[in-house]
Parts: sequence; structure tokens; C-alpha cells
Amino acid sequence: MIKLYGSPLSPYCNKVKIALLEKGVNFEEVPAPASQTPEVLAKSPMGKIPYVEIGQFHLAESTAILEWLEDAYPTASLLPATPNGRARSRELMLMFDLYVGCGCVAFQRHKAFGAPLDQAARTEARALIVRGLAAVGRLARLGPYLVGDAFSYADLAAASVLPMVTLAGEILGENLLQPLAWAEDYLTLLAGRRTVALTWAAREQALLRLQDASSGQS
Ligand SMILES: N[C@@H](CCC(=O)N[C@@H](CS)C(=O)NCC(=O)O)C(=O)O
Repeated sequence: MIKLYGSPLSPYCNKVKIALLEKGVNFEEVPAPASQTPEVLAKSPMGKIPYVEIGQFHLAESTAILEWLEDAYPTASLLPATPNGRARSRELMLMFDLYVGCGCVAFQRHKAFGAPLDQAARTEARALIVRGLAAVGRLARLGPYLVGDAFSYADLAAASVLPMVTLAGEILGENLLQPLAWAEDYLTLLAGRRTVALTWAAREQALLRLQDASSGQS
């Protein structure tokens, strides 16, 4: 059985989890923090989460794991049929991973762990989110999924990052998704998908647990 190491708060872990659920692959989630211990570095060379264990084979980097899954379980494909569609789906996933999600990290750390978030950091992180979402808006062709009529890499990246955008918006006191006219309907569509709903619920629970733990400390 595939073991997925990581945390429900990590968008990269959630990408992989949603893919596993979408493909109906048997897997076990193993809660694990990012770490620089030799044991973790042997499985994840940067010490980051997620990483997976597939028998004796270890693999890190969410996109490499997705591609492995796509090769190993090509039915229930998470990529569109055409080369252009596949490339667009991958491109959109990168917009979420590299820009929108990265901008959200500071807000999530602030919420979950009480990490400091001063005005300069907020402004910089907000700008990255806004720019990334504008890029998503330029590329997306809702049909009703981001690249046509089937749920693909682009959507599982969106499903992993958009809850963080909502959280960042709550902290900033604004709806960061407002420029995307389709965002509300799209979020409803995602919420209705079992694989996404399960992942969002686990994320919410993990956030609440952390907040309870930190309020217990104060
Ligand atoms: N490019 C990596 C990013 C993974 C990543 O940055 N994970 C975070 C948790 S969300 C982490 O492990 N951070 C700890 C670190 O950077 O050392 C992927 O797609 O898997």
C-alpha cells in the first residue's frame, strides 16, 4: 500500500491526497512534519512534505508524485486528452503552486502557529496572491472545470490552494477571489466533490486543533 507522509495543512500534500482519492488508490496517510533528520532525508531529499513510500521506493515533490500516479494508474486520468489541454492543466497547477500558494503561506502560518505577520509581509504576500490569481484568470476556461469538462491537475491544485486564499482574505478583510467572476460557482463545484470535501474537512480539523492547542498555551 502507498504511504503518504505529510500534513493536512500542506497544499502540496493535499494535491497528492486528492489525486489518490480521485484514482481510487489504496493509501495510508502518515502524519509527518518536514524534517532534516537523516531518516526523513533518506526518503525526501529536501526534508519536505509530502513524500510517499511505495514498497521500497520513495518519492518526494508533489508534482513528481502526481506524474508517478498518472503513469501507474492511467485510468481515471487527471489530465485532459489533448497535448494543449494537458499542458494548460500543468501550467495552471504551477500558477497555484508557485505563486498563489506561496503567497498564502505567511497567512496560514500566522493563523495556525501565530507566526508574526507585519504590514510589509502582508503587502508582499498579498501582491503575490493577487498576481497569481490574475494569471489563473487569464488561463482558466471554465467548462465547468478549469480546463474543460473534466477534473484535472489544475483543479486539484486549485482545491489545495483556494482554502488558503480564503483564509488570507479573512485575515486581510477582503475577498481576494472577487476579480474571478466564476470563483464562487467553482468553489461550490469543488465542495460538492467527495475527494475535495474530505480533504477540506481534514484541513479544517487540523487548523482547529492547532488553534485550540495555541489558545490552551496562552
Ligand atoms: N515543491 C514541493 C514543495 C513542498 C513544500 O514546500 N512543503 C512544505 C510544507 S507545505 C515543507 O515541507 N516545508 C518545509 C521546508 O521547506 O523545509 C512539492 O511540490 O512537494
